[in-house]
Amino acid sequence: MKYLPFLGSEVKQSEFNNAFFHFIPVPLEKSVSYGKGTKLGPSAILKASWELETFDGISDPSKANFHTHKPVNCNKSIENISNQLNEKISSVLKINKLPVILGGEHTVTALAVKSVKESISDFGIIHFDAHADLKDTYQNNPYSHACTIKRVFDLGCPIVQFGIRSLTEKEDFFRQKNKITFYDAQLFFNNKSPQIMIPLDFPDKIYITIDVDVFDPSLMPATGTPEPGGLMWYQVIDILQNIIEKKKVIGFDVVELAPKKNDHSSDFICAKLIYSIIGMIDRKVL
Ligand SMILES: [Mn+2]
Repeated sequence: MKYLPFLGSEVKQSEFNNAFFHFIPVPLEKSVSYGKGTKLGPSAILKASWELETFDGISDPSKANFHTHKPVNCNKSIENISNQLNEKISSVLKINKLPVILGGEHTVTALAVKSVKESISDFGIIHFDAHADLKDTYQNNPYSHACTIKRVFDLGCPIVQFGIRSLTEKEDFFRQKNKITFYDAQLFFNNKSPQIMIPLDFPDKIYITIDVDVFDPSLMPATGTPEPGGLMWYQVIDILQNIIEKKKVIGFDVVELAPKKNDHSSDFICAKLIYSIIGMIDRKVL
């Protein structure tokens, strides 16, 4: 599998210490329960990034310095993968730079957040997904992709969810009982751009996790567990813009792309999504 540097067609990669955006490929595919292929996600995103325009319509975020890491070796135990990822994330946070995690199945978020928590104590999670992922275990595996947000909750992170449209009654009860804020997909059908209110006591620092199945399958068919009735491109972009304007992003991930042959569109959407978030952060930092 080839791992090209992010936007390497246009941008010379920076040395580790000089780069602000650190791309960390995590080709994890262990607990996928339906469609397969997430291990091919990171390399497909990196390849698609070569097709991006550097001007994003507002500015040229490619001038921020980029560094693409070697992929985490995912042919290991979850503990070993967690340690490898922890080493990368902690080294990036130590120099006050920003990790961009490329999944891989959604389990990478639980591992990444656990690692971020060791460096930064107080931050909230902004979670985009079709699924609530609040099961305590799934198929006897607490590190299943279906449990990843429950693992994050267990670490003590406040959570706001967007685009959910598949969950058990138990998960729904859990999030209501535990004051998890949610803006489910149906809301965006009734009102194309509902007013988003992040709780007043939500931390200033945020980690964003985007399971790409938050998008409607008409836009994003290349994912393992697609669900009808998802969000469209500008709905996701508007929410992100709105939140990133007010909060400080300390890291983010894009997960669950399972590339399909003859569908470059899904790969490119993930690359463009990442680059759009980079633009929003970059314009704020400068
Ligand atoms: Mn999902």
